[in-house]
Amino acid sequence: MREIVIGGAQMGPIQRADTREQVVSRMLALLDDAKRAGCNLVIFPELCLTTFFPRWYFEDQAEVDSWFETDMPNVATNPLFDRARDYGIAISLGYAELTPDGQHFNTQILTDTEARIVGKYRKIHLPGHDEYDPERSFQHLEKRYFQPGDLGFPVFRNMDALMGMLICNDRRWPEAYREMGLQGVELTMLGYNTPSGNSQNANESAELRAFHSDLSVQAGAYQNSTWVVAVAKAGDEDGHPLNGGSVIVSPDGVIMQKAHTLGDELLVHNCDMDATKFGKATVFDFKRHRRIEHYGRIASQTGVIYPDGTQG
Ligand code: ING
Repeated sequence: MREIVIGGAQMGPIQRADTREQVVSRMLALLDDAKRAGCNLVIFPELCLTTFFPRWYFEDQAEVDSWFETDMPNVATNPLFDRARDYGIAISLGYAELTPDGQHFNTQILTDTEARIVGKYRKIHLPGHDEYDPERSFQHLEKRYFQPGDLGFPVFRNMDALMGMLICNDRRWPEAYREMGLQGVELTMLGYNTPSGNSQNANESAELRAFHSDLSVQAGAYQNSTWVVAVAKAGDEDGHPLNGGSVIVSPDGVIMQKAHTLGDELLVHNCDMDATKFGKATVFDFKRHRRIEHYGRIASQTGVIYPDGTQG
């Protein structure tokens, strides 16, 4: 048994006016809850230090950059890393990363139980658009503010387990999980900020969007025999509702824990990494069953090409 007691630290809304210090104090409270619950690892959401700023249109790059972190840890987050180290709890958190050479990424990091950063992932699937779109009921400007990630889908050995990270929209793309499944991933951690409504289709319900989130995460877990922890930033941010529904999903694709609120809420589950072994050795024994000679389109073709050769 390789048990890791995992905490999924869902966070409620962060208002545009909230400071990083105010947010970190909420994260410290969740970390305290996790300590009391006996957690070894705590996972925080995507962009967990600020409001979901890609909903706002900015032209001034300095204003855009104010939502980014140039260092991690940093003055605002040092208290979190210090307390995690004191508690012997590993953490994973998402933030907007501004690199020394001026690149902008939607990033998630992972530490060991001594608060040393042992892994970094930069969001590859950026949804939304890059110019102001008056047709939309709200903006989703991730393609404007972030570059696609440049680190691929790495898997890291940490706490005697193989761990990988995704961010939000990545969870909808089976290729992302499979890239890590082909590295033996046993725990996939991801955060998300998912608007409750569709800016292009008022008829799409929050319930359907929540179903799509669970469907994507459960499929990714089952089809790669990996634990998946998906943690929301939820609730109403300056009048813009975000879905909650954070989950901890087993390697069989079963939801073991699910958040019930739209606020700061800690999910806890004792996850045995050895529970991933049976699926990897039978139904999803990739080496025995996959036929890559027939999968050429998946890695060589971006969009649709119809049988008559015309492009979609
Ligand atoms: N948010 C959303 C997500 O993928 C989205 C955007 C929602 C795209 C629903 C498609 C459908 O959950 C982020 N931040 O990626």
